[in-house]
Amino acid sequence: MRLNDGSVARRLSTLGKHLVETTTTTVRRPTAPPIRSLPWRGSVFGHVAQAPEDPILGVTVAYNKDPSPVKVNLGVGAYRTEEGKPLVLNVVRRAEQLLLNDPNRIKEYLPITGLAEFNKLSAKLIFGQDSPAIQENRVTTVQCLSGTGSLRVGAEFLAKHYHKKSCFQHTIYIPLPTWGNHPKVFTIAGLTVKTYRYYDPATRGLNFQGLLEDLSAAPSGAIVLLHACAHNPTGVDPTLDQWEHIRQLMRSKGLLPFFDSAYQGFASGSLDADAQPVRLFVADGGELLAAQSYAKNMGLYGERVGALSIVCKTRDVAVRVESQLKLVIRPMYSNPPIHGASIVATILRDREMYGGWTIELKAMADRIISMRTQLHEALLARGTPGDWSHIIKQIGMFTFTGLNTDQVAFMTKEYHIYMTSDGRISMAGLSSRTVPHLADAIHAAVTGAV
Ligand code: KET
Repeated sequence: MRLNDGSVARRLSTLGKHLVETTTTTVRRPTAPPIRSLPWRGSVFGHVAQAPEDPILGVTVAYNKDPSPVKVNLGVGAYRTEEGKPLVLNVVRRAEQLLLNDPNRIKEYLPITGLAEFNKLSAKLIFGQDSPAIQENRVTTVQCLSGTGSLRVGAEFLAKHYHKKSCFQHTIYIPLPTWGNHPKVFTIAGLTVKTYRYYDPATRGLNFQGLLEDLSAAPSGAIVLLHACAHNPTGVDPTLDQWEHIRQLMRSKGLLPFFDSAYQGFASGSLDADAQPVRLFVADGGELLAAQSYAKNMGLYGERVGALSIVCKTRDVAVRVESQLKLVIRPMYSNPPIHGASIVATILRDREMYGGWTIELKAMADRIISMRTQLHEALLARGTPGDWSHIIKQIGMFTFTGLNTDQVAFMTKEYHIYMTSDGRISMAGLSSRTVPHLADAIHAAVTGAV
Protein backbone atom coordinates (compact mmCIF):
# COMPACT_ATOMS: atom_id res chain seq x y z
CA MET A 1 0.00 0.00 0.00
CA ARG A 2 1.35 3.46 -0.82
CA LEU A 3 0.70 6.21 1.64
CA ASN A 4 0.78 9.83 0.71
CA ASP A 5 2.24 12.45 3.05
CA GLY A 6 -1.15 13.52 4.38
CA SER A 7 -2.16 9.99 5.18
CA VAL A 8 1.14 9.25 6.93
CA ALA A 9 0.78 12.41 8.97
CA ARG A 10 -2.79 11.45 9.99
CA ARG A 11 -1.78 7.96 11.03
CA LEU A 12 1.19 9.18 13.05
CA SER A 13 -0.87 11.86 14.72
CA THR A 14 -3.61 9.32 15.67
CA LEU A 15 -0.94 7.02 17.05
CA GLY A 16 0.58 9.94 18.96
CA LYS A 17 -2.81 10.84 20.52
CA HIS A 18 -3.47 7.22 21.41
CA LEU A 19 -0.16 6.98 23.22
CA VAL A 20 -0.78 10.21 25.11
CA GLU A 21 -4.34 9.14 26.09
CA THR A 22 -3.42 5.66 27.25
CA THR A 23 -0.44 6.66 29.34
CA THR A 24 -0.96 6.05 33.06
CA THR A 25 1.60 8.47 34.31
CA THR A 26 0.32 11.46 36.24
CA VAL A 27 2.81 13.79 34.64
CA ARG A 28 1.05 15.58 31.85
CA ARG A 29 3.20 15.24 28.78
CA PRO A 30 3.29 18.15 26.41
CA THR A 31 1.20 17.57 23.35
CA ALA A 32 3.41 16.62 20.43
CA PRO A 33 3.80 19.47 17.97
CA PRO A 34 2.02 18.92 14.68
CA ILE A 35 4.23 16.65 12.61
CA ARG A 36 4.19 19.06 9.71
CA SER A 37 6.17 21.60 11.76
CA LEU A 38 8.96 19.24 12.80
CA PRO A 39 12.25 20.11 11.13
CA TRP A 40 12.82 16.60 9.77
CA ARG A 41 9.56 16.74 7.81
CA GLY A 42 11.29 18.74 5.06
CA SER A 43 14.05 17.07 3.01
CA VAL A 44 17.58 17.71 4.18
CA PHE A 45 18.30 17.93 0.45
CA GLY A 46 15.56 20.48 -0.14
CA HIS A 47 18.08 23.18 -1.01
CA VAL A 48 19.73 21.11 -3.76
CA ALA A 49 19.46 22.91 -7.08
CA GLN A 50 18.55 21.16 -10.31
CA ALA A 51 21.81 20.62 -12.23
CA PRO A 52 21.98 21.07 -15.99
CA GLU A 53 22.37 18.00 -18.18
CA ASP A 54 25.91 17.18 -19.32
CA PRO A 55 26.66 19.11 -22.53
CA ILE A 56 27.56 15.89 -24.40
CA LEU A 57 25.70 13.01 -22.73
CA GLY A 58 22.67 15.28 -22.24
CA VAL A 59 22.29 15.41 -26.03
CA THR A 60 21.46 11.69 -25.99
CA VAL A 61 18.93 12.27 -23.20
CA ALA A 62 17.16 14.87 -25.36
CA TYR A 63 17.43 12.66 -28.45
CA ASN A 64 15.83 9.71 -26.64
CA LYS A 65 12.83 11.87 -25.71
CA ASP A 66 12.16 12.95 -29.31
CA PRO A 67 9.48 10.76 -30.95
CA SER A 68 10.35 11.93 -34.50
CA PRO A 69 11.13 9.06 -36.93
CA VAL A 70 13.73 11.21 -38.73
CA LYS A 71 15.78 12.11 -35.66
CA VAL A 72 19.56 11.66 -35.85
CA ASN A 73 21.97 11.62 -32.90
CA LEU A 74 25.28 13.23 -33.85
CA GLY A 75 26.05 14.24 -30.27
CA VAL A 76 28.08 11.68 -28.39
CA GLY A 77 31.19 10.26 -30.04
CA ALA A 78 29.96 6.71 -30.52
CA TYR A 79 30.36 4.70 -33.71
CA ARG A 80 27.25 3.62 -35.64
CA THR A 81 26.97 1.34 -38.65
CA GLU A 82 25.55 2.38 -42.03
CA GLU A 83 22.23 1.19 -40.61
CA GLY A 84 22.62 3.60 -37.72
CA LYS A 85 23.13 0.79 -35.22
CA PRO A 86 25.75 0.53 -32.45
CA LEU A 87 28.52 -1.89 -33.41
CA VAL A 88 30.03 -4.72 -31.40
CA LEU A 89 33.22 -5.72 -33.23
CA ASN A 90 33.39 -9.34 -34.45
CA VAL A 91 36.72 -9.74 -32.73
CA VAL A 92 35.15 -8.63 -29.45
CA ARG A 93 32.33 -11.18 -29.84
CA ARG A 94 34.93 -13.88 -30.50
CA ALA A 95 36.96 -12.89 -27.47
CA GLU A 96 33.84 -12.93 -25.30
CA GLN A 97 32.94 -16.37 -26.60
CA LEU A 98 36.40 -17.64 -25.69
CA LEU A 99 36.10 -16.16 -22.22
CA LEU A 100 32.63 -17.66 -21.79
CA ASN A 101 33.79 -21.12 -22.84
CA ASP A 102 36.81 -21.11 -20.56
CA PRO A 103 35.85 -23.14 -17.46
CA ASN A 104 38.85 -21.79 -15.56
CA ARG A 105 37.65 -18.23 -15.60
CA ILE A 106 36.85 -16.84 -12.20
CA LYS A 107 35.37 -13.62 -10.87
CA GLU A 108 37.79 -12.87 -8.05
CA TYR A 109 38.86 -9.30 -7.39
CA LEU A 110 41.61 -8.06 -9.64
CA PRO A 111 44.64 -6.46 -8.00
CA ILE A 112 44.27 -2.71 -7.31
CA THR A 113 46.26 -2.02 -10.48
CA GLY A 114 44.07 -4.31 -12.61
CA LEU A 115 44.86 -7.18 -14.95
CA ALA A 116 48.66 -7.39 -15.27
CA GLU A 117 48.67 -8.75 -18.81
CA PHE A 118 46.23 -6.07 -19.95
CA ASN A 119 48.50 -3.40 -18.52
CA LYS A 120 51.58 -4.75 -20.26
CA LEU A 121 49.83 -5.06 -23.61
CA SER A 122 48.24 -1.62 -23.31
CA ALA A 123 51.63 -0.01 -22.71
CA LYS A 124 52.99 -1.78 -25.79
CA LEU A 125 50.02 -0.65 -27.83
CA ILE A 126 50.60 3.01 -27.15
CA PHE A 127 54.38 3.18 -26.71
CA GLY A 128 55.28 0.55 -29.33
CA GLN A 129 56.46 -3.06 -29.16
CA ASP A 130 60.10 -2.05 -28.91
CA SER A 131 59.70 0.96 -26.68
CA PRO A 132 62.95 1.52 -24.76
CA ALA A 133 61.00 2.87 -21.80
CA ILE A 134 59.14 -0.45 -21.49
CA GLN A 135 62.31 -2.48 -21.98
CA GLU A 136 63.99 -0.46 -19.25
CA ASN A 137 61.03 -1.14 -16.94
CA ARG A 138 60.46 2.51 -16.23
CA VAL A 139 56.80 2.55 -17.19
CA THR A 140 54.04 1.84 -14.72
CA THR A 141 50.62 1.06 -16.18
CA VAL A 142 47.43 0.68 -14.19
CA GLN A 143 44.06 -0.43 -15.50
CA CYS A 144 41.44 2.27 -14.98
CA LEU A 145 37.80 3.01 -15.76
CA SER A 146 38.18 3.88 -19.43
CA GLY A 147 39.72 7.15 -20.59
CA THR A 148 37.92 9.33 -18.07
CA GLY A 149 38.96 7.18 -15.12
CA SER A 150 42.56 7.10 -16.35
CA LEU A 151 42.63 10.89 -16.57
CA ARG A 152 41.10 11.18 -13.14
CA VAL A 153 43.56 8.80 -11.47
CA GLY A 154 46.45 10.59 -13.22
CA ALA A 155 45.13 13.95 -12.09
CA GLU A 156 44.72 12.80 -8.47
CA PHE A 157 48.24 11.42 -8.51
CA LEU A 158 49.65 14.68 -9.87
CA ALA A 159 47.72 16.79 -7.37
CA LYS A 160 49.23 14.73 -4.55
CA HIS A 161 52.71 13.91 -5.76
CA TYR A 162 53.90 16.17 -8.55
CA HIS A 163 56.93 17.83 -7.01
CA LYS A 164 56.21 21.33 -5.87
CA LYS A 165 58.92 23.88 -6.39
CA SER A 166 56.32 26.49 -7.15
CA CYS A 167 52.55 26.61 -7.04
CA PHE A 168 52.48 26.64 -10.87
CA GLN A 169 53.36 23.00 -10.93
CA HIS A 170 49.82 22.17 -9.96
CA THR A 171 48.58 23.98 -13.02
CA ILE A 172 47.48 22.04 -16.06
CA TYR A 173 47.19 23.74 -19.44
CA ILE A 174 44.44 22.35 -21.65
CA PRO A 175 43.80 23.24 -25.29
CA LEU A 176 41.13 25.77 -26.22
CA PRO A 177 38.72 24.24 -27.00
CA THR A 178 38.92 20.73 -25.60
CA TRP A 179 36.71 17.83 -24.57
CA GLY A 180 34.16 19.36 -22.19
CA ASN A 181 34.96 16.98 -19.36
CA HIS A 182 38.66 17.84 -19.15
CA PRO A 183 38.33 20.99 -17.02
CA LYS A 184 35.94 19.21 -14.65
CA VAL A 185 38.16 16.14 -14.20
CA PHE A 186 41.26 18.21 -13.46
CA THR A 187 39.59 20.81 -11.28
CA ILE A 188 37.87 18.26 -9.09
CA ALA A 189 41.21 16.51 -8.59
CA GLY A 190 42.64 19.76 -7.24
CA LEU A 191 44.67 21.03 -10.21
CA THR A 192 44.42 24.60 -11.46
CA VAL A 193 43.21 24.62 -15.05
CA LYS A 194 44.46 27.12 -17.62
CA THR A 195 44.15 27.06 -21.40
CA TYR A 196 46.50 27.37 -24.35
CA ARG A 197 45.39 28.51 -27.81
CA TYR A 198 44.80 25.62 -30.17
CA TYR A 199 42.09 26.23 -32.74
CA ASP A 200 41.81 29.13 -35.13
CA PRO A 201 38.15 29.73 -36.06
CA ALA A 202 39.23 31.84 -39.04
CA THR A 203 41.12 29.02 -40.76
CA ARG A 204 39.27 26.22 -38.98
CA GLY A 205 42.74 24.78 -38.47
CA LEU A 206 45.52 24.78 -35.87
CA ASN A 207 46.62 28.05 -34.30
CA PHE A 208 50.17 26.83 -34.14
CA GLN A 209 51.67 30.23 -33.44
CA GLY A 210 49.24 30.85 -30.58
CA LEU A 211 49.94 27.40 -29.18
CA LEU A 212 53.70 27.96 -29.18
CA GLU A 213 53.33 31.42 -27.63
CA ASP A 214 51.10 30.16 -24.84
CA LEU A 215 53.27 27.16 -24.02
CA SER A 216 56.37 29.39 -24.09
CA ALA A 217 54.68 31.69 -21.60
CA ALA A 218 53.60 28.82 -19.32
CA PRO A 219 55.61 28.60 -16.11
CA SER A 220 58.28 25.94 -16.07
CA GLY A 221 57.03 22.71 -14.55
CA ALA A 222 53.38 23.17 -15.51
CA ILE A 223 51.45 20.15 -16.81
CA VAL A 224 50.18 20.24 -20.40
CA LEU A 225 47.27 18.14 -21.61
CA LEU A 226 47.77 16.98 -25.19
CA HIS A 227 45.29 15.05 -27.34
CA ALA A 228 47.38 12.20 -28.75
CA CYS A 229 45.41 12.24 -32.02
CA ALA A 230 41.99 13.12 -33.44
CA HIS A 231 41.59 16.21 -31.29
CA ASN A 232 38.13 16.52 -29.77
CA PRO A 233 36.11 18.58 -30.66
CA THR A 234 38.03 20.22 -33.52
CA GLY A 235 39.32 17.25 -35.55
CA VAL A 236 42.52 19.29 -36.00
CA ASP A 237 45.88 17.67 -35.20
CA PRO A 238 49.41 19.10 -35.44
CA THR A 239 51.60 17.58 -38.17
CA LEU A 240 54.50 15.41 -37.02
CA ASP A 241 56.87 18.30 -37.65
CA GLN A 242 54.73 20.52 -35.48
CA TRP A 243 54.66 17.84 -32.80
CA GLU A 244 58.44 17.76 -32.85
CA HIS A 245 58.46 21.53 -32.36
CA ILE A 246 56.03 21.22 -29.46
CA ARG A 247 58.15 18.47 -27.93
CA GLN A 248 61.34 20.53 -28.06
CA LEU A 249 59.63 23.53 -26.55
CA MET A 250 58.00 21.53 -23.77
CA ARG A 251 61.14 19.65 -22.86
CA SER A 252 63.25 22.80 -22.88
CA LYS A 253 60.82 24.42 -20.45
CA GLY A 254 60.31 21.35 -18.28
CA LEU A 255 56.58 21.17 -19.05
CA LEU A 256 55.12 17.78 -18.14
CA PRO A 257 53.10 16.13 -20.96
CA PHE A 258 49.84 14.39 -20.09
CA PHE A 259 48.54 12.65 -23.22
CA ASP A 260 44.88 11.81 -23.60
CA SER A 261 44.66 8.97 -26.12
CA ALA A 262 40.98 8.24 -26.63
CA TYR A 263 41.07 7.65 -30.39
CA GLN A 264 44.17 5.60 -31.24
CA GLY A 265 43.48 4.09 -34.68
CA PHE A 266 40.48 6.31 -35.38
CA ALA A 267 42.40 9.21 -36.89
CA SER A 268 44.41 7.53 -39.63
CA GLY A 269 43.10 3.98 -39.35
CA SER A 270 46.56 2.90 -38.15
CA LEU A 271 47.26 2.25 -34.48
CA ASP A 272 50.97 2.93 -34.91
CA ALA A 273 50.61 6.12 -36.93
CA ASP A 274 48.17 7.56 -34.40
CA ALA A 275 50.57 6.86 -31.52
CA GLN A 276 53.51 8.65 -33.17
CA PRO A 277 53.20 11.91 -31.22
CA VAL A 278 53.31 10.03 -27.90
CA ARG A 279 56.25 7.91 -29.03
CA LEU A 280 58.13 11.03 -30.06
CA PHE A 281 58.00 12.24 -26.46
CA VAL A 282 58.91 8.83 -25.02
CA ALA A 283 61.91 8.51 -27.33
CA ASP A 284 63.67 11.48 -25.76
CA GLY A 285 63.89 9.72 -22.41
CA GLY A 286 61.71 12.28 -20.60
CA GLU A 287 58.76 11.63 -18.35
CA LEU A 288 55.06 11.77 -19.21
CA LEU A 289 51.61 10.46 -18.46
CA ALA A 290 49.27 8.80 -20.95
CA ALA A 291 45.59 7.94 -20.52
CA GLN A 292 44.24 5.31 -22.90
CA SER A 293 40.66 4.41 -23.70
CA TYR A 294 39.33 1.33 -25.47
CA ALA A 295 35.84 2.84 -25.69
CA LYS A 296 36.08 3.91 -29.32
CA ASN A 297 38.81 1.85 -30.94
CA MET A 298 37.48 -1.48 -29.61
CA GLY A 299 33.89 -0.30 -29.26
CA LEU A 300 33.95 -1.15 -25.55
CA TYR A 301 32.22 2.07 -24.44
CA GLY A 302 30.12 0.70 -21.60
CA GLU A 303 32.71 -1.83 -20.44
CA ARG A 304 34.82 1.08 -19.18
CA VAL A 305 38.26 -0.23 -20.12
CA GLY A 306 41.31 2.01 -20.12
CA ALA A 307 44.78 2.43 -18.72
CA LEU A 308 46.97 5.10 -17.21
CA SER A 309 50.69 4.85 -17.88
CA ILE A 310 53.35 6.95 -16.24
CA VAL A 311 56.72 6.91 -17.96
CA CYS A 312 59.41 7.64 -15.41
CA LYS A 313 63.14 8.33 -15.58
CA THR A 314 64.14 5.13 -13.82
CA ARG A 315 62.72 1.79 -12.83
CA ASP A 316 63.09 2.65 -9.18
CA VAL A 317 60.92 5.76 -9.56
CA ALA A 318 58.33 3.80 -11.54
CA VAL A 319 58.02 1.24 -8.73
CA ARG A 320 57.40 3.95 -6.14
CA VAL A 321 54.99 5.80 -8.42
CA GLU A 322 52.96 2.61 -8.84
CA SER A 323 52.82 2.10 -5.08
CA GLN A 324 51.27 5.56 -4.75
CA LEU A 325 48.86 5.00 -7.64
CA LYS A 326 47.50 2.10 -5.62
CA LEU A 327 46.81 4.47 -2.75
CA VAL A 328 44.90 6.75 -5.12
CA ILE A 329 42.82 3.90 -6.58
CA ARG A 330 42.01 1.84 -3.49
CA PRO A 331 39.78 4.41 -1.76
CA MET A 332 38.26 5.53 -5.08
CA TYR A 333 36.92 2.23 -6.46
CA SER A 334 39.17 -0.41 -4.86
CA ASN A 335 40.03 -2.27 -8.06
CA PRO A 336 38.81 -2.24 -11.67
CA PRO A 337 36.31 -4.57 -13.37
CA ILE A 338 37.56 -7.78 -14.95
CA HIS A 339 35.46 -8.41 -18.04
CA GLY A 340 36.43 -5.61 -20.42
CA ALA A 341 40.12 -5.88 -19.61
CA SER A 342 39.97 -9.62 -20.28
CA ILE A 343 38.43 -8.97 -23.70
CA VAL A 344 41.21 -6.52 -24.55
CA ALA A 345 43.96 -8.84 -23.30
CA THR A 346 42.49 -11.76 -25.29
CA ILE A 347 42.62 -9.70 -28.48
CA LEU A 348 45.98 -8.02 -27.94
CA ARG A 349 47.82 -11.23 -27.00
CA ASP A 350 46.69 -13.18 -30.08
CA ARG A 351 48.33 -12.28 -33.38
CA GLU A 352 45.37 -13.41 -35.46
CA MET A 353 42.76 -11.62 -33.36
CA TYR A 354 44.91 -8.51 -33.21
CA GLY A 355 45.05 -8.55 -37.01
CA GLY A 356 41.27 -8.94 -37.18
CA TRP A 357 40.87 -5.97 -34.87
CA THR A 358 43.06 -3.70 -37.01
CA ILE A 359 40.96 -4.57 -40.06
CA GLU A 360 37.69 -3.74 -38.28
CA LEU A 361 39.21 -0.57 -36.86
CA LYS A 362 40.36 0.55 -40.30
CA ALA A 363 36.87 -0.15 -41.66
CA MET A 364 35.35 2.14 -38.98
CA ALA A 365 37.88 4.89 -39.71
CA ASP A 366 37.26 4.53 -43.46
CA ARG A 367 33.50 4.74 -43.05
CA ILE A 368 33.92 7.98 -41.09
CA ILE A 369 36.17 9.38 -43.82
CA SER A 370 33.59 8.43 -46.44
CA MET A 371 30.93 10.29 -44.40
CA ARG A 372 33.15 13.36 -44.57
CA THR A 373 33.34 13.13 -48.37
CA GLN A 374 29.61 12.53 -48.70
CA LEU A 375 28.63 15.43 -46.45
CA HIS A 376 31.06 17.75 -48.18
CA GLU A 377 29.70 16.78 -51.60
CA ALA A 378 26.10 17.14 -50.43
CA LEU A 379 26.76 20.72 -49.28
CA LEU A 380 28.54 21.58 -52.52
CA ALA A 381 25.61 20.11 -54.48
CA ARG A 382 23.19 22.34 -52.56
CA GLY A 383 25.37 25.39 -53.11
CA THR A 384 25.45 25.99 -49.37
CA PRO A 385 27.28 29.30 -48.82
CA GLY A 386 30.71 29.09 -47.19
CA ASP A 387 33.85 27.03 -47.41
CA TRP A 388 33.18 23.49 -46.17
CA SER A 389 36.58 22.02 -47.00
CA HIS A 390 37.32 21.66 -43.28
CA ILE A 391 34.85 18.75 -43.24
CA ILE A 392 37.27 16.68 -45.33
CA LYS A 393 40.43 18.17 -43.80
CA GLN A 394 39.55 17.44 -40.18
CA ILE A 395 40.30 14.04 -38.75
CA GLY A 396 38.84 11.50 -36.32
CA MET A 397 35.31 11.14 -35.08
CA PHE A 398 34.23 14.77 -35.18
CA THR A 399 33.71 17.67 -37.51
CA PHE A 400 33.80 21.06 -35.86
CA THR A 401 31.37 22.64 -38.28
CA GLY A 402 31.57 26.28 -37.30
CA LEU A 403 27.79 26.37 -36.87
CA ASN A 404 26.75 28.59 -33.98
CA THR A 405 24.47 27.82 -31.03
CA ASP A 406 21.40 29.33 -32.70
CA GLN A 407 21.98 27.35 -35.87
CA VAL A 408 22.40 24.15 -33.86
CA ALA A 409 19.18 24.87 -31.95
CA PHE A 410 17.39 25.47 -35.25
CA MET A 411 18.63 22.17 -36.69
CA THR A 412 17.48 20.31 -33.61
CA LYS A 413 14.06 21.97 -33.55
CA GLU A 414 13.27 21.83 -37.25
CA TYR A 415 15.24 18.78 -38.43
CA HIS A 416 15.55 16.68 -35.24
CA ILE A 417 19.32 16.61 -35.61
CA TYR A 418 21.02 16.34 -32.25
CA MET A 419 24.57 17.64 -31.78
CA THR A 420 26.53 19.54 -29.14
CA SER A 421 25.79 23.27 -29.00
CA ASP A 422 29.37 24.17 -30.00
CA GLY A 423 28.60 22.90 -33.52
CA ARG A 424 30.43 19.59 -33.19
CA ILE A 425 29.09 16.70 -35.26
CA SER A 426 29.95 13.09 -34.57
CA MET A 427 30.69 11.85 -38.09
CA ALA A 428 30.58 8.30 -36.71
CA GLY A 429 26.84 8.73 -36.13
CA LEU A 430 26.13 9.60 -39.77
CA SER A 431 25.22 7.21 -42.58
CA SER A 432 24.66 7.54 -46.33
CA ARG A 433 20.93 7.54 -45.53
CA THR A 434 21.14 10.50 -43.12
CA VAL A 435 23.70 12.66 -44.96
CA PRO A 436 21.07 14.34 -47.23
CA HIS A 437 18.92 15.19 -44.21
CA LEU A 438 21.91 16.72 -42.40
CA ALA A 439 22.97 18.64 -45.49
CA ASP A 440 19.41 20.02 -45.87
CA ALA A 441 19.47 21.10 -42.23
CA ILE A 442 22.88 22.80 -42.49
CA HIS A 443 21.83 24.49 -45.71
CA ALA A 444 18.65 25.85 -44.11
CA ALA A 445 20.54 26.97 -40.99
CA VAL A 446 23.22 28.76 -43.00
CA THR A 447 20.96 30.39 -45.55
CA GLY A 448 19.05 32.15 -42.83
CA ALA A 449 15.94 30.09 -42.47
CA VAL A 450 16.68 30.61 -38.75
N1 KET B 1 39.15 11.90 -23.79
C1 KET B 1 38.56 12.44 -24.88
C2 KET B 1 39.33 13.41 -25.69
C3 KET B 1 37.27 12.06 -25.22
O1 KET B 1 36.74 12.60 -26.31
C4 KET B 1 36.56 11.15 -24.42
C5 KET B 1 35.18 10.80 -24.74
C6 KET B 1 37.23 10.61 -23.31
C7 KET B 1 38.52 11.01 -23.03
C8 KET B 1 36.61 9.62 -22.39
O2 KET B 1 36.14 8.48 -22.94
P1 KET B 1 35.84 7.19 -22.06
O3 KET B 1 34.50 6.76 -22.49
O4 KET B 1 35.89 7.58 -20.61
O5 KET B 1 36.92 6.23 -22.40
N2 KET B 1 34.45 11.51 -25.48
C9 KET B 1 33.09 11.22 -25.96
C10 KET B 1 32.16 10.64 -24.95
C11 KET B 1 32.01 11.44 -23.69
O6 KET B 1 31.88 12.66 -23.72
O7 KET B 1 32.01 10.79 -22.63
C12 KET B 1 32.55 12.47 -26.63
O8 KET B 1 33.21 13.52 -26.62
O9 KET B 1 31.43 12.41 -27.17
